[in-house]
Amino acid sequence: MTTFEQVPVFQCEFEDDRTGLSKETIKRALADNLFYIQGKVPATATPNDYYMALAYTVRDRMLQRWFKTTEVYTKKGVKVVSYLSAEFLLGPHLSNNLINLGIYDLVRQVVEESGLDFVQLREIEEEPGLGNGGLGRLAACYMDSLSTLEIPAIGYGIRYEFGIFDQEIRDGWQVEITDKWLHLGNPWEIPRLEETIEVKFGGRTEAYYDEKCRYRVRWIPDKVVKGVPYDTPISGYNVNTVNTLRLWKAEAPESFEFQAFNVGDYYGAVNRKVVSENITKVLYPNDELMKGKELRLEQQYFFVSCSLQDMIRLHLQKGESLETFHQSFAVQLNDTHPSIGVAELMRLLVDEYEIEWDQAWQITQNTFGYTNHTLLPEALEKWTLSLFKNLLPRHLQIIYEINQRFLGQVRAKYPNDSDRLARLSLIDESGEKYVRMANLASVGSHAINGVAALHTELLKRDVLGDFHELWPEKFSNKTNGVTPRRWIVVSNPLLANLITRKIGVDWISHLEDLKQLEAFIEDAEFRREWRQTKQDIKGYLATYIKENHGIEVNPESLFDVQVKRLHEYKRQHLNVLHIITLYKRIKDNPNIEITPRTFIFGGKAAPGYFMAKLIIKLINSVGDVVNNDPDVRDRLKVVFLPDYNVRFGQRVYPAADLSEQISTAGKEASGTGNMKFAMNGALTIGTLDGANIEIREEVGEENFFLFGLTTEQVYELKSKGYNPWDYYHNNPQLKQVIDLISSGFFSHGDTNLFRPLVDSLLYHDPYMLFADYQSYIDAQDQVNQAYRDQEHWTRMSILNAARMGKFSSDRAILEYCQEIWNAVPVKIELEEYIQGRA
Ligand code: Z16
Repeated sequence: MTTFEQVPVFQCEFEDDRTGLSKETIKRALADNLFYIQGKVPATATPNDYYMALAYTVRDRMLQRWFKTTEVYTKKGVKVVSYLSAEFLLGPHLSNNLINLGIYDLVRQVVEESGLDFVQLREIEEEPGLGNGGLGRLAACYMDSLSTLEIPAIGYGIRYEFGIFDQEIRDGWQVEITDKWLHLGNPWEIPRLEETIEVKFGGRTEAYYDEKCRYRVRWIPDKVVKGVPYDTPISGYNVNTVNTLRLWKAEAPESFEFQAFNVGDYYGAVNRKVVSENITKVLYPNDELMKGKELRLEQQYFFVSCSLQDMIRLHLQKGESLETFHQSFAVQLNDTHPSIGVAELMRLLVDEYEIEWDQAWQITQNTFGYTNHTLLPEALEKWTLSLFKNLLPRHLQIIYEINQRFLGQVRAKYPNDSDRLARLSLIDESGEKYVRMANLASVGSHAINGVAALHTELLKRDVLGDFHELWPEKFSNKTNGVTPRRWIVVSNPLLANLITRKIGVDWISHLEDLKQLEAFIEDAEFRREWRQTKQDIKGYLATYIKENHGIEVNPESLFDVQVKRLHEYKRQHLNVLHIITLYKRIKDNPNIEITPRTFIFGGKAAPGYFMAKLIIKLINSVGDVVNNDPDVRDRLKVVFLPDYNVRFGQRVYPAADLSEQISTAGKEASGTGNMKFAMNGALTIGTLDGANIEIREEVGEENFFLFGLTTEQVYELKSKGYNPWDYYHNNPQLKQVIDLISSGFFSHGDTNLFRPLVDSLLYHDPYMLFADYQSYIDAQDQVNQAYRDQEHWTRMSILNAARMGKFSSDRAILEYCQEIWNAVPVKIELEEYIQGRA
């Protein structure tokens, strides 16, 4: 292999236009990239051309580090973490990379000195929305922490041509628009055409005896698809490590199609090409609903097979044999979406590399770890045998073989326990037969984890209870975390600067240091600055809402925010019941003293989720009435901000006073928005669910607004027979609120519009809004009281931020490294002649 050292002409031992950090060099680099990459001069350049030139200028300053990082990993033979995820919800790259490289202020200055509008250029970037919500964003935070902690890592996923849809609101309803994020090109990715991989689909299998008379199976597929890797650099904060995110794009293999041309089947060939390339066209927009769509299984197998083949290639390149594969790679399954990897690694080892089954199984189990992200039964992945057999006939055989051996072990340990056998089996045989992906992931992994303490306990007790009884040592908790780089420094520079002025900059990579802020809690000037900062940021959001949505909100009012995917278990409609309760109080007594509030909502509903879409319509309908009623005198405002995404999250978390984390106890695995809010000094109103419990533990119960049933109480009430009707009749306030919706008051007299929602609450209420209603209202009344004492509120706000150290994704990743991956940091040193940070 040719390296830079051997080719003197490539040694740039001077500050050159691609690495230099003097202002003059950066200016020259901008002009150079504008001309030589975009092919434009200022007279013809569009804002996008300038954005592209800027992005390339930043990317150039990452490339030496990126190259070095990759080179060290291959040369040193270090263990690499491989994070397999169907979703990476990255958000905009530009600001994040500038912060991580330590050149944000410098580049901003240069751009502005060049007569360009930095903020305008920054906003041109199309964010890669390659995920639905929490799970995909978690993967992105983890990639940031892996790089920051200097852990060798590679993220593997799918380069969806269309990410999560853009949301518009028309007449109060959600409308989905295709996300054309690639339409003007993507400066952050590099295609590696030479590392293309082939993936087989369909067809049949054939048994044969090899030359040593061993029984073998070959797979004769009926389709082959090429996977082309597109690499994106993932910078770490304040380190030289730049890891890779490798996303696969499906392409049709030419050779395959030429055959078809020759036999004259031109349209058939073109059609097969289109079908192949469909695999990576679009992200499925369901967050916690399993729909048995064949194309979805194709997507999963496609990216997992590409990734495992890629890892094997890298492993063999090091001159190692496959027996040591698990020493080269720790592969983490982000939910069951990539769990077909268990069968695929077995297939590759046994069928293609002729390793004995038992040894292959050892390698496989040592390689994989499995993270579960939900307990919701409707989200658990299972595939019908017929679909599976058609697409992956060899994998189904392998799964049967794994299952037979596994159930043999279980039978030996628990004789005559056919119920247990049926529950543990990789095949669900209770009705139509299915492959259970959570069981496959659990059997094929050495480590299984949940994403918050409560979630892990429930996982061990319920969803994976039998597996926990069998292998308690496999289970552990890894409470989620979020990256303080994006979620404080990039999102909230004003607060970040205030913190840094008090305690220095170390908190950015050691978030526990934030507790040093507590020393300033008695400092009235500090509290004033803290309050003023929050006030300024609320002002920016108010301006943004006015300019973009035409709604006037009072920046002095309490900003009460609920942003997350729309789902009944997250209970956005409970929030609405509170709004209507306040509205009713005003209508009954227009002069009542109330704490002015602005209710801000954001979030997308899965396109096929009728009830979630109806909740969006309800929020907007209630907003129309409340916002325009003169009796309210602007003391309440309700805004649903369309198209909630990473970029808008960055705007809204810093501006929130109150964070709504109000899921039914036992339903939200962790939540991560809850952490982003609290880090930015919002107080939480929340249930004892997911990571809320641990947040409350950290910040102190006196700094958290708790309400609602516990998980145990939810189970208890359900089992003795929950009747929402009783709550409705026994609580006059609740009854009035529900009756007001039913009466058509928010729907121009239409009593049918919200009937499905009201009936669901009155007759089923699966998420127990009515049971929690009064407790929620009482907690909200406490919030109002507390907000009136601004000094006290500010103290609570500071303590919330100061005590969020635990929820850095750095802490989470460190735990994964030590307890699951056995991965250690590897320092990346730069050549002398390459410029360091500014
Ligand atoms: C998702 O975002 C989550 C779970 C899941 O099964 C599928 C998707 Cl797309 C979320 C959980 O709902 C949330 O509680 C958790 O914080 C997040 O995953 C990350 O673990």
